[in-house]
Amino acid sequence: MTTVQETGSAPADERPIGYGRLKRKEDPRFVRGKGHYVDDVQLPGMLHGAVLRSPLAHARIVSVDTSAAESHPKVRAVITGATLEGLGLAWMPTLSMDTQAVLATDKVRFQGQEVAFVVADDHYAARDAIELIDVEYEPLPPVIDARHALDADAPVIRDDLEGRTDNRIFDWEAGDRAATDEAFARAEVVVAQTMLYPRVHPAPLETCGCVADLDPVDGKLTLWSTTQAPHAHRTLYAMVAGLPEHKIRVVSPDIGGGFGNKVPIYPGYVCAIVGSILAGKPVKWVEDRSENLMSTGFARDYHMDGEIAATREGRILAIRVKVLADHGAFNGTAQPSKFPAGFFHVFTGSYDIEAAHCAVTGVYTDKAPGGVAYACSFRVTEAAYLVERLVDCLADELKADPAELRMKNLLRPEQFPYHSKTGWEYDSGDYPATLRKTLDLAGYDALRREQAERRARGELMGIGLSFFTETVGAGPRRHMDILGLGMADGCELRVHPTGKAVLRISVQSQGQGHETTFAQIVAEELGIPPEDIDVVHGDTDRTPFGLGTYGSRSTPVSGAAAAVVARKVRDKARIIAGAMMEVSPDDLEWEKGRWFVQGDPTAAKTIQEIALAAHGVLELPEGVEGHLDATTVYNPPNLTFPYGAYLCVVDVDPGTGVVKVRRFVAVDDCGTRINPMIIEGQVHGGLADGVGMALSEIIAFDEDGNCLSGSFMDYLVPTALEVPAWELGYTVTPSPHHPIGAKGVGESATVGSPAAVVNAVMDAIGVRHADMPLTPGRVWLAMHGGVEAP
Ligand code: MCN
Ligand code: CUM
Repeated sequence: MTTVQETGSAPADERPIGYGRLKRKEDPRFVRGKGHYVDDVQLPGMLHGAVLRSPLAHARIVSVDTSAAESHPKVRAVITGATLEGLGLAWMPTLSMDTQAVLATDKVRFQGQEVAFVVADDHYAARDAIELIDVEYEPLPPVIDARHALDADAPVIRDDLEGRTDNRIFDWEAGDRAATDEAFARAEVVVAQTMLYPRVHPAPLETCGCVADLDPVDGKLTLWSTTQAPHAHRTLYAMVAGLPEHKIRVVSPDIGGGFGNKVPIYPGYVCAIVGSILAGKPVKWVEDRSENLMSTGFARDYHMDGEIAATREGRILAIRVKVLADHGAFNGTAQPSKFPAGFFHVFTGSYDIEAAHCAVTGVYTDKAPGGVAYACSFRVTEAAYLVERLVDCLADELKADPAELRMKNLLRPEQFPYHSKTGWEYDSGDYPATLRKTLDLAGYDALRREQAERRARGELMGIGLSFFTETVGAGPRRHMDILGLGMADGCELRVHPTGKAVLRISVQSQGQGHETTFAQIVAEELGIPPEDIDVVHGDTDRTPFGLGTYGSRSTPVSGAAAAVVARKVRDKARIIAGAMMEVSPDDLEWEKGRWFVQGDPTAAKTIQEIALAAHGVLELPEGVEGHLDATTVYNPPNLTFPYGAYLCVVDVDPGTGVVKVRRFVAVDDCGTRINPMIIEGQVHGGLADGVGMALSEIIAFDEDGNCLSGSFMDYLVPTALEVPAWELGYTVTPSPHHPIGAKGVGESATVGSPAAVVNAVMDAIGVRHADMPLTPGRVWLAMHGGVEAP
């Protein structure tokens, strides 16, 4: 395995791909306020929808009286569960093969659940009219704490499912239980730790919404929608509503952040479509902040009982974990079908261990559905947090230095491709080099000396490390599908006669800069400057099929497709260049942007000249159709395995428990770096996410199931004041199976950072474990031997 250790900060050093730190093509419209979001869509005669939501977490619906709302002068339609039942649309499939109520018919199962939908002339009238709907509820005892969901006397939440007698969704396991138990039995040291990765929310700036427009004449439905996966959504709408797929167009315009929140199909979208059908006019529905926080795809909520086994010298032997996964009232998690716990089974992390086993049980509770959103790469966040907390617990037990303990157990470069004990094939890595770089950048030894001095003065300074391995780029279609749709991505490239190009991709940008980086990939392969390449995405009528953006799969899958399709065009250009110069294509050599005759570099045709000839009158060889274009479908042979080493320095106020993140050093390895500036932006955002989850964010409930985090006054996302100036580094270990060696990076920092922050706080206060979010109250309690209920 070749490892390119890049150390320089000069832009030239970080340019395995041409054009490096190209400024984002999409930014001129964003910074000038000229972005076009779903809420900017205005259509003639457009109506507005609003959702009536349940005030109770669990209750039987006795009656719904809509008469007052219907007589509101500006109301055009009132839709209830009964309306939808008549259309066969009261329930819809979720991405996890469960069913979810679009509008409740029998019971409500979480606070904020959709009960009715009003369509009115304007947004205000719609909101007024939902207040006029009179719903009689018969309250039922709710299941709020997942740890009691399987109690014998727990109320059955999903009595709509046939034969259902409890709240169990699934039991799933990975690894070798017997080998793991055997390794634990002979281990000299075993450390066990229970931990909760609390429920959090992606909370993108733009909430979810759509505009549905059914053209009554040609029967075509156009849906402008905040979706990270327009093609998959279109197929699902076709399947659910029985609409012909070619008569549905899903447009995902500019998206103001997704972070996984915009992967699922929400009841509001379906209601807007039904509203448009019933009213015969376009219907817009955009949720407000509270609706977004209370009812849309949450993340995490994993109760984990972890154990780590080691020798006294600190050699890690095995890890095992039991997980109770709180999935809320409907199992709406998004992950490849065969993996109900996502990719959680990468929890052995970055270490060379003998055996591992996990058992995950998913349960229903009376909370909002969802389950993998928030930059998670399908539960890798939970996995990385588990193993990185366990390693620190082990260090605490052994009185070992956490950096040395990690260095001793990290996979070594010669072990790649590495077959993990839970079934993964890690593609490439040089872990020790990356950890060493982090320690050097941070000045680890000096930090430890400073810490000792401060401790002597009674100050609480903490240093926390984490090393993570991610599994991104789902995925090989033989193993990975969502609702039977294989996870391969299509891509089309057309070079116009004048040498300008259009690249059509199936993935969807929510802020990641695809219009720039995908142009850079094609530019690198064809030598056409990126400004001459238009990247089209987010419109099912204008782009080829693919499963969308999540799990940092765009670069690993569609990025690969872009490189492959560009190479196809290059191959075709070679044949045409041969015809132009009347030489055999075999005698031509490629140099970025042109084909030239071997031995005579002056005899050459540029890609632009070739494009014109391909559309001209030139006699083309047998079997060459003319024009310069190609299509491809890329089915990745494996996932990519980006990784990184993070170090966080905190100061804790001994009197108040307030945590100040003083420094954060992050060294990432995402293989070949397409645009380092964009990568840094992705990492900055992810690190801020991590600090938020570690210190302040939680979707909390009281015992009646009232959501206590329905606004940004209660759900505390970090601001610039809570985060330090990030210190970034990188190493480059290309993926051996990706056409340009790139791995994903969009979620890396969110995956890797929470453990580093928590490890730092525990190091500062000398406590083995306390659960996130480490609010001042919780830290103070932990320091004084107390624990706050989660
Ligand atoms: N990139 C690169 N070189 C690499 C890898 C990536 O230059 N070796 C670039 C890519 O070309 C792309 C960006 O970095 O422009 C992120 O790429 P990738 O890792 O492939 O991730 P995706 O594009 O698939 O983005 C999804 C990922 C996920 S799943 C979440 S959640 C998340 C994230 O990206 N949501 C985001 N980052 C986000 N950033 C913004 N601004 N908004 C969101 O909603
Ligand atoms: Cu899991 S959040 Mo991202 O995969 O869209």
